[in-house]
Order: sequence, then C-alpha cells, then structure tokens
Amino acid sequence: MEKIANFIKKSQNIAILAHYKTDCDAVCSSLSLKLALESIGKKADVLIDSNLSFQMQTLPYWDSINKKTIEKYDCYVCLDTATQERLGKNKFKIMKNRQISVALDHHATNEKFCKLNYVNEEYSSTCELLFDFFNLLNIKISKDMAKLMLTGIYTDTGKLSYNNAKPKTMNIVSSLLKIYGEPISNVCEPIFSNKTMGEFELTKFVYSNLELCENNQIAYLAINREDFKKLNTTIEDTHGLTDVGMSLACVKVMILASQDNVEDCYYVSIRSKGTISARKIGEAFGGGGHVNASGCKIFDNAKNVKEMLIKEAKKVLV
Ligand SMILES: [Mn+2]
Repeated sequence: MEKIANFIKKSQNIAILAHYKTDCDAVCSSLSLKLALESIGKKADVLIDSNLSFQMQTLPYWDSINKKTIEKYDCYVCLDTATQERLGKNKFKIMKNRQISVALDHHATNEKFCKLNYVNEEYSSTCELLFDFFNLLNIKISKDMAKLMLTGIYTDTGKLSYNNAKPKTMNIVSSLLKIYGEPISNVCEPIFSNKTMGEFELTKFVYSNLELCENNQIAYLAINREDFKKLNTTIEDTHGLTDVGMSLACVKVMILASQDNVEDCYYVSIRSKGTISARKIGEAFGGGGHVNASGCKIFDNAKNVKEMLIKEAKKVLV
C-alpha cells in the first residue's frame, strides 16, 4: 500500500477507473478517492463504463463521473476491479498505460493486472480499504467522502449483515459516522428505500417466478430480454433481487441470471449462506468475487445457462 501511496503522491493528473455493471462500492470508492486527491491539490477524473442506477444518482458528485477534465493522465488507479476485462472499454487505457497503473481492491480473485497492486480480502469493501489508504496519505476525510464511504461499506456488507463485516469494519463505520454527522438513515434511505416502480415490478416478477430445486436449497431465476422490456425495466434495476431468494430459510444458494440487452449472454449474480461457496460457482464460468457473493458472464441460451449453473450449484452444496 505504501508503494501505491508514494506513486500517487508523485502524480498530478489521475484517472480513476472501476468496474462496469458497476455497484455502489465501485462508484463510492472512486468518487471518494477523487475528492481525496483534489483535497491535496491533484486533479482526478472518474471513468466507469456503466450506467448508474437511479439510486446511485443520489450520491454526492455522481454527475462528475465520465466528465473528462484532464488531457493526459500520469497515473491510472483501478478500484474494486478484479480483472482487466471488468473495466469494460476502459481496459484499453490500462493495456496502453500499464507502467503507470495501480490497483486497490478487496477481491481475492484479483488478477493483479496493474503495475502495482494492493489486494486485501480482509476488507469488506474498497471503501473500507480506502479509509486506511487515506490515513496513510494523511488525507482528512470530508463529510461527503464519509457519506460515500459509508454507502460503499453498507452496500458491500448487506447493511453490515454479511460475514465480511468484521469488528474493524464496525470501528471504521463508527469513525465515518462521526465525520458524517448526520443520521445513518440519510445514507441508507436513498439507496435501500428508494425503489423505482420498474424495480418494484421486477421484484414482483422475482416472487412469482423464482424456481426452487434440490429440496428448495437452490433458488434460480432467469430474467430474459423480453421480461425486461415487458416490465419496462433494465438490467441496472436488478441490484438486490437476490435477497428475495436468500430471505427464505431453506435456500442456501440463490442464482439470478439476467440477459444482456444486446449480446447473447447472461450476467449472473450468485449468493450463498455460511461456508457454502458462491465464488466456486462463479469461478467455474470464469467469474469471481467473494465466498458468499460472486458473479460471472455466460454466453449461451437460457436453457443451457440454467442447466450449467444448477449443476455447479449442486457441487457446492454439501
Ligand atoms: Mn466491492
């Protein structure tokens, strides 16, 4: 981490990149790093090859994303991104500028594709990791930064309910809340209690169509292109839908496969309970993530995707 801190100290014009099909931790860590760097006199752009969900469009400075203000970068920082592929079209920037690229991430499956990489799975989220990183750089965390970082930590830990929320996470949350100075509901409500009607329709669709197999231990649902169209929603509205299956006592693994709007592929979100590994299922298809939350992308039709995923899920149920 020190090496990366030193490299960033020497840089002036910094590009911050994070993964496509983006999530709150990626967006919030990127924006808080941008604010941090600006607070010590540097310039930074956040570049993410993704649309932001309605909820993310309530975050401080969200509309600065993908607004280029810098001509030439002397440092590229990749946040929360395990593989170069996950950068979407921004991967070409790293391929061309690997010599000046650094990565900060908490995914154990990180492929260390940058010149300098700091990967530590002990952190619940990249936002939690940045707390220590900012300390190392002697950067004071502002109120907006604290709000962003709390959002990233809360979303990646399922409101501090997953196993990745460690005692240290709680200490950091406590420090950030003191800086933020407002009730925690002001962080959570814009994200967790702010569903669009489209998302609500999609949630109803999940309740009506969820399939249970293997003694109800595996919950599976595919949402096809036509379903999204019919419900007037998009793939950006699928955040949190896996909770529907996971809330059932009998369910150990929940798989949600969402078909891309253009490509003939499915984006798959996998969740699991306890020691059952969602990651192993994701990895079987070239994806990755964490023990209880992972994902992958599969190019195949609905029938094959379902068969293959359930076959892998059965293997991890012991
Ligand atoms: Mn994350």
